[in-house]
Amino acid sequence: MTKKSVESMVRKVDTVELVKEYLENPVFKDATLVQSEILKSIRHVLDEKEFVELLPVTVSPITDPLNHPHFEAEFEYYGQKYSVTKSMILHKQVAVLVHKKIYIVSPNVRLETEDKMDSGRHLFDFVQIDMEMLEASREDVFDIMEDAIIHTIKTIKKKYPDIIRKYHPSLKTPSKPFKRYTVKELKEKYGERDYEKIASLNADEPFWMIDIPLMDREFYDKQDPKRPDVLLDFDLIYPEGFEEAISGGEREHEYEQILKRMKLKNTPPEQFEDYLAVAKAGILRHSAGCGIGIERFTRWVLALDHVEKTRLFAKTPGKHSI
Ligand code: ASN
Repeated sequence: MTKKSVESMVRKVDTVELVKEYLENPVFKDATLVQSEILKSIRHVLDEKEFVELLPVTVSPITDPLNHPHFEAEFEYYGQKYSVTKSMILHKQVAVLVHKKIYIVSPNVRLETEDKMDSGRHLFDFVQIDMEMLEASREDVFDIMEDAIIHTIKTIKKKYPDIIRKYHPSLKTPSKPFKRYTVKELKEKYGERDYEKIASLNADEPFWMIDIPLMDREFYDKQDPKRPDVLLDFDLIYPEGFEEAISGGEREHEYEQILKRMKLKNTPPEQFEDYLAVAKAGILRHSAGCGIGIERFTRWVLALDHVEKTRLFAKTPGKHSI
């Protein structure tokens, strides 16, 4: 892309107008209040289940390769090449060997392309609560995250009934267990292309989308040994058209298998030398986990059109910001 074409696509922002909007438009105060409760409630559930909260990694020579087009955010420092964290997935696989159950309130920078500007779901700097459990299955992750979501919705409805009445009066407290649908089932019902969106629009409670096809995800989500064309991974999909809430899975931990998966996805192994060295040494173990996007959770709870309304200083793809 040339510099000029990039400039013509950018949406400029007037800083003073933006700050005035924060002060004058009640959505920012309401959404950040609710968001603060979301953070507290999820932490509460994970803490009760004896998870250990770790500090986030914000820069590292190793990060998530991601499975979609984006710009890189890299720099060199004393001879080492660093990237800003796109997700802590590969660090979680090591951290979970120190404590069996961990979570991180993790800021992620993903320099998305400007076509994501009006998706309503994308920021190029967002926060996910990223959790991981040693020797666990995806069912174990479902159980914990369902508790976290149900507890959070109940708490917000109880604490902020006026805000919920104003923004999302039809918000239902989901019941456990959430439904599960395979990608194959959804495609059969809603077609090959927009199955996720249509299924979300048709749902009135969040549901798990499981068995994502092998080539649709990065190398670290575990291939099902019994059905090699699918992964032991999942997304949680919000109802009412709000789409992806969580992504996660069981993980690959064996060196040869990781290398095979990297090759399948054209992920250059040289960029993951240190990670592969740890895998080759046989240190990694089976784990499962996921990440829940905090701005997206807030957006759904308040039925907002865009995640940029859920926080101050939001970074929207293709837009200038403060
Ligand atoms: N947090 C996700 C996971 O645990 C990874 C990601 O954000 N790409 O699978």
